[in-house]
Amino acid sequence: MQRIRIPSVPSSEITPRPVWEDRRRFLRAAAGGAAAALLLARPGQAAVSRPGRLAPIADLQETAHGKDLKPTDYDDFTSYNNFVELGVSKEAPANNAHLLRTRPWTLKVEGECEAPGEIGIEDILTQFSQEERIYRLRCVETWAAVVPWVGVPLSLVLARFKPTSKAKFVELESISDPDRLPGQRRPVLPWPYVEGLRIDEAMHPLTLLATGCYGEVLPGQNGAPLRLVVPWKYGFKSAKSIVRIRFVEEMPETTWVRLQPDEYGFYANVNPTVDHPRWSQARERPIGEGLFARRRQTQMFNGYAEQVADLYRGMDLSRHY
Ligand SMILES: Nc1nc2c(c(=O)[nH]1)N[C@H]1C(S)=C(S)[C@@H](COP(=O)(O)O)O[C@H]1N2
Ligand SMILES: [Mo]
Repeated sequence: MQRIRIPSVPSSEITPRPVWEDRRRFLRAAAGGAAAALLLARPGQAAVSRPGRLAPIADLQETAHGKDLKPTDYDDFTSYNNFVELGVSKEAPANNAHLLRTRPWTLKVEGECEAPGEIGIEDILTQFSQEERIYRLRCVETWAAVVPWVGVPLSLVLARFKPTSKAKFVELESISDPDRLPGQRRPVLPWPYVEGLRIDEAMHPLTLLATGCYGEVLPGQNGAPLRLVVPWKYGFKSAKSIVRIRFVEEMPETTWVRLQPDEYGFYANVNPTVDHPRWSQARERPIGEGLFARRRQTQMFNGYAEQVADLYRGMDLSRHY
């Protein structure tokens, strides 16, 4: 297979090729204004604090997770996003976030479980308050961020629906709303966005169903009102604006695997030793430090090896990437 490295073209290194090509056509049509904006240096990082933009989430308890990590600046995290339903550029999700209707919102849970049903977002926000915590977790693509997430371990929500022994995987489905969401009116991706996890990954305590970040409800561009966070995997595994979770026996066909199986694997574990066909994954660029900031060495499982390496014992991770 031909391997082409494009080490310093930002939109290609962080964006799947079909999206990036679509975006290039779009940029050419738009006379390239957005590309220049992307190249401007970003402001430095600030200490975590509630930005006061959105509704606060009450009664938060901060866990010990990542106390030593410096959170990414809120403005950087909320203005540089991948959320193709809201548009293909990194700026489009923030600009179009107002189009996302997040109430009423129910999460349907079905498939291989004894108690299929649904749960409303208000119930998730209130009924799990004991478990709701702030997790300061790293997330990484070839750019990296540290985000103080507010969320419930996915396992606590899933347990209510009583998965059976046939539930080997979960399939997560994102919003479908082509009337309102501009990206869903173009066949850039097969809609709806689908992601999946093996059941033990889904039940791992670090896998979160996030309802907020920085002490507030999630901004639309970051996946309001409910998104997945899997800190040891690449960003695309973290499905945004989730409406359905299905327990299944067979490995689900996820959006990126369906689109480009040669480039995207089901597992998508952060692994500096496995290159993406079009770029190295050995280093990462901290978001908010500018496109030309010095890259850091990416850590195996994004630094969570101690917590998650056991899930993959005996697997050949260069094959199951
Ligand atoms: N529904 C949906 N979820 C999605 C995406 C998307 O396009 N649609 N993009 C994924 C990708 S590629 C990344 S890198 C992360 C980005 O999350 P962030 O913008 O909060 O950093 O969301 C993931 N979840
Ligand atoms: Mo991504």
